[in-house]
Amino acid sequence: MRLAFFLLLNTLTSSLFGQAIVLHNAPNRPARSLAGNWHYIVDPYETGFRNHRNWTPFDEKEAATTTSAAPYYMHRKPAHRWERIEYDFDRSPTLSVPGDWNSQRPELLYYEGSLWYQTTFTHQPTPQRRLLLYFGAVNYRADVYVNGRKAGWHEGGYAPFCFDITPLAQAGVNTLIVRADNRRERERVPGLTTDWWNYGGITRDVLLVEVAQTFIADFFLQENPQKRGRAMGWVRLDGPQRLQRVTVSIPELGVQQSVRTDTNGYAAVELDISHAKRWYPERPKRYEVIWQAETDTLSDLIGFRIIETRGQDLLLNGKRLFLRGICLHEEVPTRMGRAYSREDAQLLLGWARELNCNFVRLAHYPHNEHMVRLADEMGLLVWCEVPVYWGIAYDNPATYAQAESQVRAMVQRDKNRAAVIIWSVANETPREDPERLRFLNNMTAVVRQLDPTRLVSAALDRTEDRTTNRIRITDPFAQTADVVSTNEYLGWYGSTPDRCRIVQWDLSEHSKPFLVSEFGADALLNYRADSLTIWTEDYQAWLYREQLDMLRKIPSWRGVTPWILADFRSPRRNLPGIQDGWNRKGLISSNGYRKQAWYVLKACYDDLARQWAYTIDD
Ligand code: GCB
Repeated sequence: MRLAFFLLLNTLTSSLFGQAIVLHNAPNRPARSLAGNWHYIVDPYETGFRNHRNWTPFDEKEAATTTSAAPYYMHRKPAHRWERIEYDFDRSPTLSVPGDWNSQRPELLYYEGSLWYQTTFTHQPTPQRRLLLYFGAVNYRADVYVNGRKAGWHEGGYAPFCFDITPLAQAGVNTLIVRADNRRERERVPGLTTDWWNYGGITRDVLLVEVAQTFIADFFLQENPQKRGRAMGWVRLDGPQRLQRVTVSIPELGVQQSVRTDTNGYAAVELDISHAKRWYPERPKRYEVIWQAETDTLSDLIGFRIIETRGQDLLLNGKRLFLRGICLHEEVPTRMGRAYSREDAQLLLGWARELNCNFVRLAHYPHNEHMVRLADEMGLLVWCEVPVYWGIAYDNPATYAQAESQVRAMVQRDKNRAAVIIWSVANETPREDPERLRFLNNMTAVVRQLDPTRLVSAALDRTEDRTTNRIRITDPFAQTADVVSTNEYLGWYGSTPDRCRIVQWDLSEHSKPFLVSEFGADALLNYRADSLTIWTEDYQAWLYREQLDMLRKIPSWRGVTPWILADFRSPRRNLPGIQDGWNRKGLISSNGYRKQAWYVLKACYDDLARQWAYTIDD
């Protein structure tokens, strides 16, 4: 009852606030970045909500949702000498935005709760233009106020969101206040437990984007796997003038098509791209695609390629493909903070490239857009994932709604990147839970409906029979997935690496490509001993050798993303002198040095690259 009331409130009130808007292709729009030092107030007791005059004793979440008026923290100054206002943003310290709060202030290292940000921006309203406020991500919940009035709120720590703030903004100086709340809660996605740092705050770019009254909100253009040489797509306008003529063109290919949008601002398009050079990791060719409406123009660089499966093979533009990959968290270990910039992406993806990867698994949540766009530019294939991780509340409809909204946002943002080939709907979820299967199948149906050009998978557990030494993937979700993928951890959880010699992989029930989405071992940089000593670089390197020898014998093995590129921070990893708050399974240490296992994997990848080489014939 209470839940139903809350959901209803959410629906009703979100439409009262500044409107939530879809703003695809944000990096290619003329925009003003609000990056800088923003004032902040840490608010573990929710004083920002509670001290409000109209406060009614709901819980904070409901207050946040229903308060269309200002919170107490609204940047008000005392009007009289005797007026008591118990906060002052101007005299409060600052945090750099974008950026997580944990890595910027020692006292916020472990902080999980509410924190209020404040900044100002100037604005000169232009007639017939709308002002949009775009956030790359805020972890986990954001409540956004412009000049003391609510622009809207958003949940989901790794998804972009945007509000139309035209009615709230004024000429001159405007005050922007954002409450970010990164509490872990059972019904959130992810839920209470993960194995990464719960970085809080405005972790990604914040942009002010001015658009025409009716603007190009979203578009899709990808090669049609059912009709080679044809690009399928659509465009969607937002605004009052929805019936327009829109022309999509690819000047380099000399093709264009004009269409008329319908009353929803929507039109489907189809282009002849038979003369296009296809996108390959070795030649990541992209074309400028221009969308020209009567009231707006927008362009993007888009590559064309077909990814599909045939039996146990993965095919890229018809060529048999092997995925030499690595898992990544969105973290720069040497800075000990969330990655958020193009420079961070260059560092992380540059390491993957040096390892001779052609594939990265962006674990366990959608990474920032710089990562995906740079992978597209560099020629790194990508596995994208949502944080449906371990045991979330599979039986809770609000949790499902949240997971679905996250998967929609992921596809919505990255659907035009040729690099992205696999959407992953989950990681290591309990296979015996029937609610969970329904949950994942529903998410998969949504993804396939949104994007029929890519593959769907999830990182699954394996089933090991200790008496016969047979390993199978018995998870029923493997029937749904296009690619069977497992996090197997042989030699680390429950055995030593030589177990890899004994086990028999039986994947005969799946006539699909088989990926290993994780294996790995912790190693402390420069801790050296014999291979049997756990936590050493020697043990980790031994495990990599055993693993790779074993995997190479599996006939349907089509790729691997070992866990993980670099050591990463995790509050659950506390072995003194070894972990000290870090998961040490990185091939690169927390201070940026390569461990022995790096070289084992690199040699294997050099070899696999030769073995699986193909010729590009266009
Ligand atoms: C896993 C999880 C990953 C953990 C890793 C580990 O299976 O997917 O998030 O960090 O194992 O190190 O145990």
